[in-house]
Amino acid sequence: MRRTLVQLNINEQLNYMKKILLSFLMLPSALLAQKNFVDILPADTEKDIIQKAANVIPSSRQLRWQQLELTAFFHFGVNTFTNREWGLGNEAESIFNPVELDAKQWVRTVKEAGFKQVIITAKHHDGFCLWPSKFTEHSVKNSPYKNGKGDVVKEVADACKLYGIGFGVYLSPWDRNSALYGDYEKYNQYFMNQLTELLTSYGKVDEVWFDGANGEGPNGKKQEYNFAAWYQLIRKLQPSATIAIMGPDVRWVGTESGEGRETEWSVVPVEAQSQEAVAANSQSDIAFAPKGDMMGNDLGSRDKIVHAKKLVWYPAETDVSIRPGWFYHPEEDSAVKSADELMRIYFSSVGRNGVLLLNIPPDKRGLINEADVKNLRAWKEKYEAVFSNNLLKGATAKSFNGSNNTLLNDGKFQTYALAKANDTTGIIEFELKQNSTFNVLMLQEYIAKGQRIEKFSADYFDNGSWIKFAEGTTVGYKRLLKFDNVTASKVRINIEASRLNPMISEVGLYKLNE
Ligand code: FUL
Ligand code: CA
Repeated sequence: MRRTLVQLNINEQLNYMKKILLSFLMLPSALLAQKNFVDILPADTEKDIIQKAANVIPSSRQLRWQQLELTAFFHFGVNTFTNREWGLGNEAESIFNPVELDAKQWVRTVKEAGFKQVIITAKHHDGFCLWPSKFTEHSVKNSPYKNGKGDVVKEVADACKLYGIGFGVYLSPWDRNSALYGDYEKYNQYFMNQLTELLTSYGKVDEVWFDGANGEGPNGKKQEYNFAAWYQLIRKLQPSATIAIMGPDVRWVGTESGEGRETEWSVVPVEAQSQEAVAANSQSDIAFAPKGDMMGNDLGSRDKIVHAKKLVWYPAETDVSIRPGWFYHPEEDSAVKSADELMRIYFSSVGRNGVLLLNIPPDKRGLINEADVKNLRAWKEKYEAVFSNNLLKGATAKSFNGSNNTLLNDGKFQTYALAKANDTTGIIEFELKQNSTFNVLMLQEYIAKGQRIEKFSADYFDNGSWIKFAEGTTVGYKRLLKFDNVTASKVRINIEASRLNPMISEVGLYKLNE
């Protein structure tokens, strides 16, 4: 029988009151609960859909990932020794012998260049495992490397821990070595066994990267992948890891040149597959296998989202190699991208609301080659020379409502200026300490609360009038624009269109010397 409140003892009564109070306090945020996907209903008007899109926010793992900005790929394996890009799967294990391998040198090199996370090709399409997997003979355990006692995945994971940067694994679904490939049940189980090894033996894993390449198995059958089961396993074993590319958290930008889109929305329409079970098991955010065209010029503008059934936060990763190939080839030592090329890539990836995944493939010795180290260092020097000097530092900043607001140029993403609730346009203004020359504009939206800005421009004040020097569409986590030198002491940013009232975390003006 249920007791009434008066029948409860004093402690029980207090607890009861506390619960009621708590549920009241929780109510507004529960009602407004923002998440990383939203369903579009048949009755939704265009206005409703735009509002819904603006209220989709990144999951915590997506937000962490976006703020990394710079991540590095290490393509390494039997291809490093055969000088190929795609191995056949029949390479003898005996060819793998990186006698000078030093994973600390790899991780130190990229960390010094500003990279915050690395991804190692634990298994590429050839099926050769850089860790001593129990489930195949095709691995380091049968190679001369450390007399079969080596584990490259462990060495990289340990180096990441030592240097305090993120660690991720690339596990190729396509496996040209496994005799099980093409057998739905058996191969998926094999793949899950390998995933389990990778996700339970090396501490925290921050990213799992699945490539889209999918060939034929020895029995002539094409392998179907059980993505739902894989995602579930990853969420269970490494809940904070982002699952990239053939995965629900991070989308391939669609090129391998380092070139992102000018208009890059992180909220895009995705036709979720019938994977309710996965969604239910992956905490509060949805999991789906990517489907549909992810390569168009514009994926998330108004005319793209108004016909969608579901919108998801699905941000872009821009992957590119520092060399022409993904694996190391000695003949490409003279074709390593220069500091200027890397800077252009930085602008067209991170500067277009993406995360850069730059591949730096270790050579046959097991070291990042001198040529790559040299160019990375030169890039980092150049980067520091530009971005360590925000000319807006110490400038007087006037927020949307005209009041002074130091949050716009305090160097912190977490602090931002917000326009009035119903304003979808707005102006912010800066008065520099002195007349300065600049040619780079940087804008950041506070994307923890969604992506909103659709169009902006920037003016400088000269001789009594405002003159436009830059304009763009989306901002997102970061937008960088390069233009001809401007010398001025007064600058304003015009938000010309936004899905909801704009929230700006940071503005920067810099001088890049070319
Ligand atoms: C591609 C693969 O086929 C390449 O070898 C490389 O791993 C690249 C990152 O993804 O699809
Ligand atoms: Ca700020």
